[in-house]
Amino acid sequence: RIMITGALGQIGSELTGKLREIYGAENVLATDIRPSDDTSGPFEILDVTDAQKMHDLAKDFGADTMMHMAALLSATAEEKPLLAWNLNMGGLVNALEASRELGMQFFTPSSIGAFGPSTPKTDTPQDTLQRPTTMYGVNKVAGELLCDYYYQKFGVDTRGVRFPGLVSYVAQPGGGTTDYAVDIYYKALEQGSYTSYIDKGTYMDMMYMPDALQAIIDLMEADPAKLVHRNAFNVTAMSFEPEEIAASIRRHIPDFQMNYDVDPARQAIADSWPDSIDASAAKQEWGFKTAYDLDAMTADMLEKLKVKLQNA
Ligand code: VAH
Repeated sequence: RIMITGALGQIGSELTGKLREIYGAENVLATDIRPSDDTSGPFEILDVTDAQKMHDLAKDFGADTMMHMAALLSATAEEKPLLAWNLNMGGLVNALEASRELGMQFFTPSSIGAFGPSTPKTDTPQDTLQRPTTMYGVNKVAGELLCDYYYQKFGVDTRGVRFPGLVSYVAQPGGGTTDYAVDIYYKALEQGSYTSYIDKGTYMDMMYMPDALQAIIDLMEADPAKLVHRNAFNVTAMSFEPEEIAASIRRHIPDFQMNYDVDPARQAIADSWPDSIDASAAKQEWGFKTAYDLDAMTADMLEKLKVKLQNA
């Protein structure tokens, strides 16, 4: 039985549905800080900084797996660094403690944001220098180390991946740096143009949400004896810069217009991250693979968003 925090977030909202499909709706307890109108399975309000309530909800539900997805993303964390530290680290340690006390398997995502300007930018290795210059990055590196500690010290079966920017059509992400790659599809359909806050030539790793969800499930079901690493596996599907996603959109909307109004804060965050990371450890240790490249993602995003925007 699985408990998810941040179930209304960009990943959580789709992970909940996918897990309910696979394991049965009644076996997946979704929680988030705000109410949900999703009646497809059990839901509870939870502020992840409330350790007692998190423990009690997991115990009462009989959860054997904790998927901790609640966090503030990079741009928001840079605007409110202390709130980000308290929520991202407080929530994480509470989820790890509940997992230790109740014997739950544990997943939480790290990010390419765990790397910094001194990290090798191309084919960033699985094990390398991590000196991030954002609060989000500090949270992610500390989180990776804390998850390794709970495995080494307490035997908690912690697992995690470093996600690249995730693109999805279900829940709009809140406060990320890579989210221009989501917004662009909405604006391409709504107004035939997009003004990017990330400058042309800025490469970042990206992945389509269906591949991200499959990666979580494949890692959680992997044979632990084969895992050399535990938390923070580099995973990626593609790396592109704004002009390349614009070109991909023009294959469907020929006169799509791309403009730029660079946001210095989010550009600085993007510039501190790798251009492309190496996912060979994930491929070797648990068979990580992806189904969507940029053009396949663009085709699916535009098709699904057309329906969503028509019904809006
Ligand atoms: C963000 N989408 O932009 C998240 C993610 C790699 C990026 O961490 O903050």
